[in-house]
Amino acid sequence: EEERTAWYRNAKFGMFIHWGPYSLASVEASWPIMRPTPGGITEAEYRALPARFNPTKFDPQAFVDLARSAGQKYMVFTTKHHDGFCMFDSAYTKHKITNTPYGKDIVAQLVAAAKHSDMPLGFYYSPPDLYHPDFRDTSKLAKENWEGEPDRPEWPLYLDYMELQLTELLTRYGPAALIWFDGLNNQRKYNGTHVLDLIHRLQPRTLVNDRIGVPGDFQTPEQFIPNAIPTRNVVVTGIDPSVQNKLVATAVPRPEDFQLWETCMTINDTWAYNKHDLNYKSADFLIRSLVEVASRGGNFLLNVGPQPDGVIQPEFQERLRAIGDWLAINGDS
Ligand code: FUL
Repeated sequence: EEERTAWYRNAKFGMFIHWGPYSLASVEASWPIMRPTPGGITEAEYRALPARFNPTKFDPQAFVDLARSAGQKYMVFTTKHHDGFCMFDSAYTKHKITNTPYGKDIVAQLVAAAKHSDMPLGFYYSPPDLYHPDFRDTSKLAKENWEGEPDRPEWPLYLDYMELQLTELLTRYGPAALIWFDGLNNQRKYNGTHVLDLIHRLQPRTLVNDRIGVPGDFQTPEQFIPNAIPTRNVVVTGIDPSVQNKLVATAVPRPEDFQLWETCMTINDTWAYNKHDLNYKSADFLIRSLVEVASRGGNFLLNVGPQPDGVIQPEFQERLRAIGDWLAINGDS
């Protein structure tokens, strides 16, 4: 067990990538149709984006090389976000990258580049799927029922779909370093144990995060750095809802109670590419964050949202290289 997680415990720093046709519209991934905001794009406009997605400048090796030069030791890629669009050539949907003008399997290309460079690659996979008629009645707007409709008779078919796709990802795309589920607040609708069993049957070494309703291998604080090392099985009190997840332990944890954990964070304020979001964190701030996370035993998964042409914007590249330069002098490898 220790051996299985060794690479992850040593990694400290990784690259998160949120990419899909949504990058064309400078809007957040999936959320514009789940929680539409005034002045945002309509669901029809959002759904028309794949027909224009053609990232001809995408160079998978450039992504991997950038991660390397930043000192990042693993990468996590959005194979399917909540909208349901697949960046891999799934046999079970038409909402996928091979049905865009670009036409090529992006996950397969990243897998090949990562393999070439010995870079562990993990797959983000969203259980919620707004395209799928078994997940929700798709004759309604997504904002009406984006949490899914597990009480409809179709629901078990949706769970089958998920398993078929996870099987594709775990049998056709090389070794998966990890699966990063992102199930919003509805994890109870999925049988997490069943999904974990499937993953472990297909790839026993693949790690799994904590967002499928069972603890998994590591916790995933989002956009914040916990004050203390996350633990499990420890009696806690005084949970202040305003500092969700920042639990104050009242019992002294045993060594086995400490959990692996990973803070994921955006460089500006959005996961997807957004040309209007200029609120970049400084390289200095990001280095301090990495040090803070590492000092508490966690990993720092720093996000980039590639442009619609397939290039990672210069503001992100500069910051990643600055972190890499700092690590080259002060890091331990
Ligand atoms: C959240 C998602 O809703 C965001 O879009 C993003 O993927 C983040 C990492 O997790 O729950």
